[in-house]
Amino acid sequence: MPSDGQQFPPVTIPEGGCVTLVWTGFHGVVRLNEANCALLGNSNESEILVEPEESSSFTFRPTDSGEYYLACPVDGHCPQGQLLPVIVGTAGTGGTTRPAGGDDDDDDDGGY
Ligand SMILES: [Cu+2]
Repeated sequence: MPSDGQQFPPVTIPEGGCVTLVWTGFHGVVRLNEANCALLGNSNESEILVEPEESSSFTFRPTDSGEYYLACPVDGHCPQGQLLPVIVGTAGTGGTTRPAGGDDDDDDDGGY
């Protein structure tokens, strides 16, 4: 868990994967359109995924590849580093192949 003022390193997951955030203390999760804490509270540029609550967790399952930014909406937390870039990769070019019966959940833990 990074200390105050340190941003989380980006988490990379494959398409169809997910990332699970686990926290203690009072935090929430907001998706931002950019890695910019100033977008918190801007309903055009952000979407609340989890209202702040005590000691909880959230599994983020993006449906498309791309870059996502998850931040904590509690006052002052995002500028202190509670901003997690999630990069959803496209596995090379030309479509992904999944082994039959494969378990494609790739859980990465990002702790607040
Ligand atoms: Cu927080």
